[in-house]
Amino acid sequence: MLNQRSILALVSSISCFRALNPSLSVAGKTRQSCYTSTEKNFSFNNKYCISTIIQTRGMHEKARCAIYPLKGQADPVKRFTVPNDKVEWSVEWTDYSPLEFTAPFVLTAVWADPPLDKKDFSPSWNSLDEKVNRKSHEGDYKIQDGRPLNPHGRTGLSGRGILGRWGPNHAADPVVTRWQRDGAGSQILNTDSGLPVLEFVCIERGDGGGWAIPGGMVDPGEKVATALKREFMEEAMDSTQASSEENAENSALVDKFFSEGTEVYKGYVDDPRNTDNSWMETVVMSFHDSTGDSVGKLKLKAGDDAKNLKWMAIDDTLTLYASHKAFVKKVAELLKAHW
Ligand code: RP5
Repeated sequence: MLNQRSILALVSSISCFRALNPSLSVAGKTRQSCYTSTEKNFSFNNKYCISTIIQTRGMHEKARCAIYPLKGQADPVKRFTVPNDKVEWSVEWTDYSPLEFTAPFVLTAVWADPPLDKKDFSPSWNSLDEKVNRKSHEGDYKIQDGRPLNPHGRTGLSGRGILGRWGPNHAADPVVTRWQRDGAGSQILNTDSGLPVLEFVCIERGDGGGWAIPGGMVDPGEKVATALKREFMEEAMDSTQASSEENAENSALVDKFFSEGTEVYKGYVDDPRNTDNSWMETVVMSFHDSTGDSVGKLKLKAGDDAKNLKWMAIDDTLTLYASHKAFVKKVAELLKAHW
């Protein structure tokens, strides 16, 4: 019979494993990761089952998409194909030669790092570098040839792509939910699971990335709680276009509603913009209105980077940006809702 230690040794030897359970400790380090489309219920305390599910679970997939997501580029930026068994840096791969690509607009953007060879630019990796948070939620990342290495392995592209920071690019994602109700105000139960159905505030990204949680980047020196509120107000309440009176009223409502939240995830995001040297990380918070009274007062309207908004019913059929489906699933589990 395999015990937990031997299963971990075996799984790490096939090189493709990323732990999904936040409480699972690998080599003395707690690591969190993102679910993939192959996810299934699996417990390390119950049956051990080595299968392709384990081999592919948690491994970044969208971060290896064939064509890099960049609009208005005549020639598509193509990633070097990275098969599952070559994702881990620990697997030697002498033929690996990814394209080096950083979008020209990133090189001059005020919100971005300069090139690594720029005089006077000497970032402090794995630490708070003045106001820029270069720490990963997942522990220390490696530096190779002066560059941070993606902690989830090869992506088929080096440089920063369209991300601003070398290493982790920090975001915050608010999952705002209410129960789906019928005309009489009663909760709707799913006929298969018998569990109540949740709805969450979902936006359609303006960059063509599809439907998503209305999250965004944490600015240098900004608190995650502030970024959660700011991004929600910008993308789901159109605060950049609203009057100052409207914003003051909305801000008070959001403050009240966001005063009680639960963290459901903190770590790497399987984002299609990730590269070998630049990647997204996030903190996901659940904000739930159990009565339907408080979110009803929020005046929702897509704004800023969002081009559309709706209350989206939550279940396993969702298709969302990056790892957002896994994040929403965590909220459904937390609230014992239908999935
Ligand atoms: C994702 O990108 C995060 O989960 C977050 O939702 C988002 C932040 O990037 P922008 O929406 O600001 O582009 O990885």
